[in-house]
Amino acid sequence: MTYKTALHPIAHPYACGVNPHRRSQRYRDKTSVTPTAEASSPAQHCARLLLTGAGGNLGKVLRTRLKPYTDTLRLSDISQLEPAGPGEEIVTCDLADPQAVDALIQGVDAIVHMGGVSVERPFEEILPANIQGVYNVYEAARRHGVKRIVFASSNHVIGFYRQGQVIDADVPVRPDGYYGISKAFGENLSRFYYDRYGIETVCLRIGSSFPEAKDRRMLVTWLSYDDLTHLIAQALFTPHVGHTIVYGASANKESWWDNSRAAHLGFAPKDNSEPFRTKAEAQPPLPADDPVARYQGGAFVKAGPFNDDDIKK
Ligand code: NAI
Ligand code: 15L
Repeated sequence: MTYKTALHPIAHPYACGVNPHRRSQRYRDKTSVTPTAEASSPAQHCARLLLTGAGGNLGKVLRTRLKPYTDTLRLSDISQLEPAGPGEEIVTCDLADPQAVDALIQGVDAIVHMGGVSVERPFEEILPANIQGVYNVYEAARRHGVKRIVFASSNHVIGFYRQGQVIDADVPVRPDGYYGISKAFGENLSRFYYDRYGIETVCLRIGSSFPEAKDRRMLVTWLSYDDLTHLIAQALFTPHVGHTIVYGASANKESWWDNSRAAHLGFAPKDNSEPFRTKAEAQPPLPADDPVARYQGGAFVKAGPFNDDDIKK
């Protein structure tokens, strides 16, 4: 797959998108500029990796799971994190603060950007963390020469597609709220930073990444932690990703998402939600006309409006 753009006729030929000036010689042998259909097997390692949102549900899981892929894992959140262990750095940072984000990103080779508001909330809460915040991350990445970012997008970018409809990553977005809109903003922003500055991004439209699939919808959208970790590793280290959008779901029996546009990532999920089916299906089904059962975004499509009382005051 090629990514021809006016300013970047060929995608950057470095695994991990790592600035070659900071990389050791052993990573500099990927000089081929002919992208392959399948991911080759580059060394899955970089010198310093930043994980934002490290205090969150997925951040805590990834803190241990991403360590083997890097010499130094820089962990950041707005909240207090457990003290640094060997090979870890802790930076407390509000993503909405441009100076703090600039300092946060100095010296890192790649970023796994998980930080931000992760559920539907009033626009005023989404704006600083998810919109100003993702802009701050990309601007700092540009200034500091970071060349690969993995962006935690969400299925809520396409939440207003009907359940059962199979869509790929090229369909128009249909966000199901301000949260989904903020993730669509991040996807568009990252596209711009690739076209204009050559910063490669893989946007992960994560389904539902939890220990278990908790309801009927999650039987379809569930992403195990092992498959999430594998997906992030592929997103970080596959050469020539350009700007790629991929859906993050395990190999569940039913799927609404076609990942053929992202086949070059070599994402091959191994788990599935069948072990949770009996428990999930023991719950009474929702009426068929309930939007929660009708749309891919589930309960998010019914959240809000939020601010009517404030406006009336
Ligand atoms: P979470 O809410 O548990 O973690 C998000 C972290 O971001 C929190 O630790 C929070 O303190 C931090 N954060 C919030 N505002 C911040 C700010 N202004 N500055 C710095 N840090 C801030 O969410 P979770 O489940 O761990 O998800 C991680 C990422 O993956 C999120 O971006 C979420 O939108 C995305 N995602 C998660 C899914 C899932 O199933 N868990 C599904 C789809 C997307
Ligand atoms: C998300 O984007 C949320 O971050 C997560 O908490 C879940 O609600 C997930 O989507 C989902 O759709 O199940």
